Amino acid sequence: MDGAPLLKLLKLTCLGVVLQLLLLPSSTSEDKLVDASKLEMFVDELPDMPRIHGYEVVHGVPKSKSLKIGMYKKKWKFHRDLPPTPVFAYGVTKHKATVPGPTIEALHGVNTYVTWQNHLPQKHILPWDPTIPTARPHTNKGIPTVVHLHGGIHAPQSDGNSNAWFTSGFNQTGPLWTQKTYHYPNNQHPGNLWYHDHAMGLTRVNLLAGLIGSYIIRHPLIEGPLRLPHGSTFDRPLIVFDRSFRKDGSIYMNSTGNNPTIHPQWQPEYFGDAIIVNGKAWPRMTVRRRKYRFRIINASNARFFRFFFTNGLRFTHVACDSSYIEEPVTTSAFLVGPSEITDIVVDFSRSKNDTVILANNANYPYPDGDAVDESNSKVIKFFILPDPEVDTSRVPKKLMKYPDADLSSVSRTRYIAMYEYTTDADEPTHLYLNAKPYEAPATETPKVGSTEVWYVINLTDDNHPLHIHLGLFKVLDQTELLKPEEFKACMDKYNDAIKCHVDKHARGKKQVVPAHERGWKNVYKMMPQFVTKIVVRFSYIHTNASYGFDATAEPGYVYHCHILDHEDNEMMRPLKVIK
Ligand SMILES: *[C@@H]1O[C@H](CO)[C@@H](O)[C@H](O)[C@H]1NC(C)=O
Ligand SMILES: *[C@@H]1O[C@H](CO)[C@@H](O)[C@H](O)[C@H]1NC(C)=O
Ligand SMILES: *[C@@H]1O[C@H](CO)[C@@H](O)[C@H](O)[C@H]1NC(C)=O
Ligand SMILES: *[C@@H]1O[C@H](CO)[C@@H](O)[C@H](O)[C@H]1NC(C)=O
Ligand SMILES: *[C@@H]1O[C@H](CO)[C@@H](O)[C@H](O)[C@H]1NC(C)=O
Ligand SMILES: *[C@H]1O[C@H](CO)[C@@H](O)[C@H](O)[C@H]1NC(C)=O
Ligand SMILES: [Cu+2]
Repeated sequence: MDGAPLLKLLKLTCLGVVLQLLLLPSSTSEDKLVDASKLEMFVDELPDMPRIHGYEVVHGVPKSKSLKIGMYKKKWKFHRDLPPTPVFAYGVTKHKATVPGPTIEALHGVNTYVTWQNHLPQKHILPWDPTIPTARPHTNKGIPTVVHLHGGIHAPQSDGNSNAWFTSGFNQTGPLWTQKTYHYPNNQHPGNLWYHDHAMGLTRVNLLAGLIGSYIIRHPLIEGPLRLPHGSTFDRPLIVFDRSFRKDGSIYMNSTGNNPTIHPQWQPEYFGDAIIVNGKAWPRMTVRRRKYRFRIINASNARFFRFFFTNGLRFTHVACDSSYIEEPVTTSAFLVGPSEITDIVVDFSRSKNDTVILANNANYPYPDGDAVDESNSKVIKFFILPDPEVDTSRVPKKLMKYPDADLSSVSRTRYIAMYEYTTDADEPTHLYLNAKPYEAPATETPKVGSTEVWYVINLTDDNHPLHIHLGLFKVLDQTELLKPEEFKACMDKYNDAIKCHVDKHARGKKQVVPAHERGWKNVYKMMPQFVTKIVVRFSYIHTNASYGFDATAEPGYVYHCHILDHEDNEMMRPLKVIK
């Protein structure tokens, strides 16, 4: 709201009403919202976010680097015809800050240190809900933030624990805060990570405001010979999310909860109707007639995407989440859940058309929600230059072979049940893992270096993308529950999968794990009414070497649903690694 309309408002209305408007920034009638279908698609060029190196080269030798990355409030143009939007952005300076933030390029085996600095104002730009378990500065001023590097293998003190939050200038810190500078050793396998906010109860709003960015660990010695498309022109991170806007350009989030008497603001899932890629709504990209690599990060709060090309052009998958798969897999459509990463090569020389649209047809909520419409079914339009060119890049037949999950060394089996609680009117109030709130003492306490089998039992109607910090997992199988109602009734009573005979119920049809998702993952979509069996490794996947840091230190790790609205309320549990 700029000065002139505010003055007019002051003259026209009593101060009380104005104050109320200012205090409830997102209370708004639908006529103040932008109708996304009226925005012209494919008018803004797809940006490449600024790239910063997490290492420096001294006399030809790569050396550790210390970065300072700030969080700033600024304005960002999401579309040619939208007014600038107030956002929270990561950047090395306020001027250079972007949404998404800069892409950090790290080198395998070379330490990157980052001091994440909060320069945010006292008040949030989005509504949030103090009735869910939430980081709360004792002065009630300042915005709690903390950064998690998703997919990273690093010590707990650098993991961005939800209660290790800090406000502007580190003025106030959460109960588990330990240090200003985070250490990312980058000793893991090469691949795609992303960094994003993780503050207790604020993750959904801090990400909606813009606090996300991509992070790539490269290993030139073993990736070079693959000869995949490389260099900043042909190897592009794409961060995809959905947002709704008000006519003044601000991000719209409903400030009325679905159960306002219990939680005044919290809603079970956020959906926006504009699809944003690298900070622009439905951008366009001019490409050459050759291969490109796209590392696609789904950074939506709750939207799933099923991507396909409108002219049948295909995708060749080379990695999923943070790790390469063994052999490339070609698909003509694929599903990505929130926070999952798909790494694909697209060969535009195979397109019969000069333009092609990357589209989406996943229902929301996935899988049984609304069908997509004109706005949220389109993602990017590619304009393909006519001249063919010599393309020396390729997709090799073999990518990267990691030792398989060793099931004979499994030291522990766990059952993780997902519960949703509702009012009598069937409106969700909160969600728990294993019927326990986040604050209850850790029950998942794997030994460092161990391998475990987890059976994840989805007792809700939603597909929950489960994310485990530190550990990587392979999805072994997904089996439908027979008599799910009977099983659920027993679980509601006892919360004990063995007592409720999960083995007798998990005998329904099997759902095949897609070939491109059979690598080592850190998030997977847990289908409703299914038991998903995963094998989790609490060590590196590419070597038997020990982590090289103390994974058993406080404040430990977490695992959670990556639908951010669920994670915040409070589908998250501590993960305490022990000796
Ligand atoms: C930190 O707190 C002090 C005293 O409460 C306040 O004066 C100052 O503005 C705060 N600094 C920041 C960066 O919020
Ligand atoms: C906001 O949420 C409330 C409660 O679920 C709902 O009644 C209302 O229609 C929503 N507003 C908009 C603009 O979607
Ligand atoms: C993106 O992630 C959200 C939330 O994790 C998920 O609901 C959605 O399906 C994902 N979309 C794609 C395309 O992966
Ligand atoms: C692509 O080209 C084919 C053949 O020329 C045409 O039939 C089709 O409609 C085109 N598709 C798009 C999406 O332009
Ligand atoms: C790790 O150790 C096991 C058993 O000693 C061995 O079979 C495996 O090949 C080793 N893996 C690596 C990557 O060295
Ligand atoms: C789990 O989630 C899916 C939606 O993805 C739902 O259909 C199913 O009923 C849920 N429950 C179980 C036990 O899988
Ligand atoms: Cu969930």
